[in-house]
Amino acid sequence: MVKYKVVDEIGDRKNVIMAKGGFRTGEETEVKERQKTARPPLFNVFLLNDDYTTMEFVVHILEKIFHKNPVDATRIMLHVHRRGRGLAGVYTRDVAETKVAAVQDLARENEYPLRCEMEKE
Ligand code: TYC
Repeated sequence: MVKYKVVDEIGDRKNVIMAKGGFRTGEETEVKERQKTARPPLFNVFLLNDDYTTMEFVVHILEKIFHKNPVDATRIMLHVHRRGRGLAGVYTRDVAETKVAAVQDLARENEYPLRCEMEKE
């Protein structure tokens, strides 16, 4: 039987060590195998404000690329418009890179200067 023991916890993500043979406190217990779950680094993807991209286009980007509902997409767009930058999503490196490229491609195709950047959390 394999037992899992939580050794640390950040938000809803848990790190576990796995001990084959179970946990015991006595000296006779030997842990044969130990494994820590890998937690890939996460990246924040931000949209940046500019004076030329339409609000409608930014909402469209947030719905189609970042899978936001219309209410959240509008809220995020307005935050970017007022504050200069806003979080569109949090992803692993490869997914974040794909999102940034998708925004840049769609913006270029539509001749908008919309910028998108990623930052390690
Ligand atoms: N500031 C733009 C306007 O007034 C709207 C806008 C919002 C542009 C968010 C980019 O990421 C952006 N048309």
